[in-house]
Amino acid sequence: MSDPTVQPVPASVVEQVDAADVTLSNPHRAVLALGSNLGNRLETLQGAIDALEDTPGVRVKAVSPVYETEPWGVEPGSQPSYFNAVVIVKTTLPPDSLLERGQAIEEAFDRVREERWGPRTLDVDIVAYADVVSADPVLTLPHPRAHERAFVLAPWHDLEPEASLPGRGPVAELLAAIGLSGVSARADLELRLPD
Ligand code: A4P
Ligand code: MG
Repeated sequence: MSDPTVQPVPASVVEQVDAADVTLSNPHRAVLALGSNLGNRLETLQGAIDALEDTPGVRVKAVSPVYETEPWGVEPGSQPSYFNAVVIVKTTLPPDSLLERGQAIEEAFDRVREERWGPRTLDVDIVAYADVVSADPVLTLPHPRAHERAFVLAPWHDLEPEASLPGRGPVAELLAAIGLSGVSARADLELRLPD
């Protein structure tokens, strides 16, 4: 039986509390998705991983296999294929600082923003940050399109088969629902965990 003295908390308040509750001394876990479809894609992804590790307050804990993936959201054949990977980090940075750091790393790899979903040397997206849920367009958590993207779910599932996407459910189930069409593991290529 439910306790009549406990009032349900409106969803909007839960979001605010969650988002504010992450100024921390304890590290939090974040899942980052990396993508590249211009230039030397493998070198760029490795450079991004190394740059994340070089960030004070960020430690890279796991690096997924590399996937070669068809560009999502654009006319087929209009862009080169992507290399995608997922990394798990532990961080003492709050979510907005982690986003800023990801964007600074994108810029260091000459990312030019010309069109939405345009080709790019590097994209660094925050897929999830602890259990934070936020609808803020500057930083939406979890990433609003992660649950429908095999190029995010497949490498994440390789790293953490039991993982769940906050508010969406188990990664294994999300991946089973969309399938692996358009993504293939490049077993001949490898990204290194920084020393
Ligand atoms: N933003 C909001 N939430 C987040 C988040 N969780 N992580 C904001 C990162 N950024 C977030 O992103 C636009 C704005 O989203 C940022 O200013 C940030 O404040 P952007 O990187 O400047 O531009 P974008 O990436 O072109 O736009 P968008 O809508 O974020 O694109 P996506 O969803 O990242 O998709 N196909 C394949 N196969 N592989 C890919 O990696 N990537 C994309 C980009 C499209 N197609 C792809 C791939
Ligand atoms: Mg992006």
